[in-house]
Amino acid sequence: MNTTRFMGITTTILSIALVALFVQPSLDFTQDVFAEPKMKNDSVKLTSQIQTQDNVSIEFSVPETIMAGTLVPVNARVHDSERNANLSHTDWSYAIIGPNGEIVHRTTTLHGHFGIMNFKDSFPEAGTYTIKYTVLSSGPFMLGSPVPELGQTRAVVSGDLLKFTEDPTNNFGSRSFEFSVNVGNQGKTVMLQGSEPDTEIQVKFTTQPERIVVGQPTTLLLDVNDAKTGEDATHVDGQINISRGFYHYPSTSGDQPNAPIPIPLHGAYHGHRGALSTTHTFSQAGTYLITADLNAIPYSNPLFGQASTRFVIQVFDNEGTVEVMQQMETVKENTVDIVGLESPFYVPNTISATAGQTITFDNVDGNQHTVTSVKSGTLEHDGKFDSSLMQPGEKFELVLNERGNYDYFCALHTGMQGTIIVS
Ligand SMILES: [Cu+2]
Repeated sequence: MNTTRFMGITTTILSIALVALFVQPSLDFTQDVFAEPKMKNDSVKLTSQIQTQDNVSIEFSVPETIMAGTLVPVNARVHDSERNANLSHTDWSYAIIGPNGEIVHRTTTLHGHFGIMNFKDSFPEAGTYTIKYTVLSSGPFMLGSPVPELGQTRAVVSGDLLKFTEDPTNNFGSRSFEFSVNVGNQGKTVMLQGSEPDTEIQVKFTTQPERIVVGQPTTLLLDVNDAKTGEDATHVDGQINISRGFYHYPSTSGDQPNAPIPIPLHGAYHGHRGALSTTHTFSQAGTYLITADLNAIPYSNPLFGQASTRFVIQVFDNEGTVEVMQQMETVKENTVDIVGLESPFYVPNTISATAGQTITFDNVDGNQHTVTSVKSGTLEHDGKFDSSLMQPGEKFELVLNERGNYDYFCALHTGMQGTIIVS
């Protein structure tokens, strides 16, 4: 065993534990830490599904109704199903897979201290989506060295953060769970309550041409009517914004928000007979969000005050395919990308090389990993090679001179495994 490294890890974990002990007494324990955070809008009702694999459960909660293009909570809680107790110190990855199999959102490897992984996310179009979670426990060994009990995954049966050191450990390994979500289309005509009491407007959104293509001028038209009379609304001021992409707000640590890129337009529009339009030429294919903030002025009819809405459009390139927002996986020769907890973990998961050739491992995830050789089909080190701890962005070069099959794993996340075939 590498004693220096063992001491280093132990010291780090003990330091974290000591800091945690000093910090914890200042927390407010009168609040239930596992309760749903209070929503700003009380009308958003969440509905839950629970999946269980060998006593480990994920409770997954999303709003009862989800409309394309709106930002919604996507919450998950991992717990010991026998005791309904949250699990501490778990690593997570989270992905939203779209109706056509495209990756809409994929996180780097995240860490959850008390079993909660809550996001706010949006779904670009109507259809059925798959939400995939992979959860991994911190077991008794990490990087080949023992982990102090305090740092291992525990079922927090006490429900009390101060007493969790007395809670039982639960080393469940790695589990993947998939949940299905149906997303509806908000349509191109919406009814909006005005900020003035008892007023309602109808906003109809159309584009000319209907199918939007890169490089061709496109007119976006908002037609505003008084919902009560069906007549054109008069003298409506509007601010129209176009942005590319969607909001992805992680509410936990470890991920970068992927905010839409705003496209500057030219100030406010005025529609004497309730029609507001702007012409725009899109230079890139993709999903765009149109935000409209509408205002009545003192001589408008109806005097609805203020109302806002959003529409989603797809812009196609000249070949007729819409660019999918996803990480482009480029093929690099003799290179393995370390992508994290989500299968296939190491991409490609099996790589072929010739004896003496250099294989480069590139940690493209946002978390630490290792490339550590193991005896075939086991989690036992065989000492043939070990990258040691690789920071995000770090590379590890490996040359194998003997033919054969080499199995390796990540010594931090032992569910991550890959193979090298040397011929
Ligand atoms: Cu790892």
